[in-house]
Amino acid sequence: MFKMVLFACFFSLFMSSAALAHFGMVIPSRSTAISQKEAEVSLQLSFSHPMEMQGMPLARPESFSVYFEGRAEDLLSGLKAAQVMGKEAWTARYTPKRPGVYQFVMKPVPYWEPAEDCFIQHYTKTYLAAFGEEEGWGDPLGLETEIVPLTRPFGNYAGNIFQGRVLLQGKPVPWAEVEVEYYNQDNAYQAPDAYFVTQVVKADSNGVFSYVVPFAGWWGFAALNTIADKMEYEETPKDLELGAVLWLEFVKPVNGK
Ligand SMILES: [Cu+2]
Repeated sequence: MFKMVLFACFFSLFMSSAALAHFGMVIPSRSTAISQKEAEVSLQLSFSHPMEMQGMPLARPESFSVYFEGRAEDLLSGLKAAQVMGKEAWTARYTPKRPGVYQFVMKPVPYWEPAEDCFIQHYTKTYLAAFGEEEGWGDPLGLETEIVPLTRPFGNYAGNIFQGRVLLQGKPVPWAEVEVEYYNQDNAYQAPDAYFVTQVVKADSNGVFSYVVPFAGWWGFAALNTIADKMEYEETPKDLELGAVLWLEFVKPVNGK
């Protein structure tokens, strides 16, 4: 079974050599909550090809936490096994109690990817802003790698520009390559060809990148960097690619009268 999954991933790489981007995914049921009664969110954790809606198995993560006002709360024990895009995945529930910005972070176990001859580990982050307060959205969490937003990461319209800074071990990554993909729920869109599946931008000399979001929904930003540390696979040292992944919702404005 495991072999077949790997083969499927390899096969899709072969078929669409222009782009194969897997993304750690943490998708909450909403990105903002104004009233108490809508505040409880469900979260979906997966490892997927979001534009093509192809799942990959996500083993039980190493950690899953929510950060609020500088403190992390462990949510790992609340994870429930689920299926996302037909593959092993997880769900969680969380209810914010106080006004402010909640940051959810999943750290998966490293995933061995034979097609790339390396391990992949995507630190995956998303936000929930609650009860009208929005302070602190630009604070880094101090993760091994992360995208720190320069655009407020919630309450955005489709069509807005998003800017973020890529940090690896606390330092900006000049010229970092950032892959961008749409979570193509219900297969709402179709890429004209393989080049369009993953959008790609580069950061500037300060690790700052920009992307104009063309349509509404959830968008993932992934900055991938191979670190110096090696990991063993069948007694051979292999590269470990760290991903700083950020998922954000961009919304179509509601029509007025
Ligand atoms: Cu894959």
